[in-house]
Amino acid sequence: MFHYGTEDDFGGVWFNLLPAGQKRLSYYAVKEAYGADTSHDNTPPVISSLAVDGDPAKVEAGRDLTLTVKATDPDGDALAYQVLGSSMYLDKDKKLTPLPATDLGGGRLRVTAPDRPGVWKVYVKATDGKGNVGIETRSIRVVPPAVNGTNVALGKPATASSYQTGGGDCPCTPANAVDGKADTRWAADWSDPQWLQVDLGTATPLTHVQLVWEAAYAKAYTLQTSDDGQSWRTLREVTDGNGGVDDFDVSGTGRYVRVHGTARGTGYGYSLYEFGVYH
Ligand SMILES: [Ca+2]
Ligand SMILES: [Ca+2]
Repeated sequence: MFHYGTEDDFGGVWFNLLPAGQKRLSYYAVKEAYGADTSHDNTPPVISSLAVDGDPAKVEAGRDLTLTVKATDPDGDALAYQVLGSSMYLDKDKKLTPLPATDLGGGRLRVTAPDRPGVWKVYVKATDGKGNVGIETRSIRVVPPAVNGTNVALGKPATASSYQTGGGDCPCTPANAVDGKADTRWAADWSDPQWLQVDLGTATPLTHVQLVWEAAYAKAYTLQTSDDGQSWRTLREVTDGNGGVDDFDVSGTGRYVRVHGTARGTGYGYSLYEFGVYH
């Protein structure tokens, strides 16, 4: 009964008696229901509250996030915490990914927020070292980190080597990458290289670039500036891109700014929700 398996499956985790081999309270409830004596069992930690510091609807991608957990163990066992994230709401992926977490003591956990914007489900597991676990969860909305300065690319003319004209949420035009909207995107053909450029109208000193990738991200790309849209200077070279949000402080001046993708991170093309250029 209620035993959907021992995997960390989304949703089903609530009904698992043995998530990842650890015993939850439901395990003992079932054991008791079947007439077994549970009075001498060591039982699981109970999480009575889980709170997100700050606004859970504005968690900055890849930055520190602090959680406050109130948990007790009926046996007085010392508790250890693990934090996991699910991107189920973003991409229907049921896998739980561990999020780096530091136990600050007093039930406070410093966690590195997921790097990818959207709604995530965060799981906190409290284990007692006796094979038992208590689990609580909260949903958060991850957003691109705020950037100082002005986004000078916003609403400026954008062109690209290619874009997807139809299918799904497309047309995915170059302009979609500079419209300031988190849910519209530019998407290129599924080949290398591809580029997207913005005409700032006049030579502009630049201090920061923020790229918000869709699932189809660039593994390798170069950020470039130009005075004429013909000859390009390198602002930043990236060879280990992992998608999500890429933030760079830069130093350079140009009228044109370009992201030039040379290696895709997936079998799909290149797709940007937003290409923010700041000064
Ligand atoms: Ca215990
Ligand atoms: Ca957009």
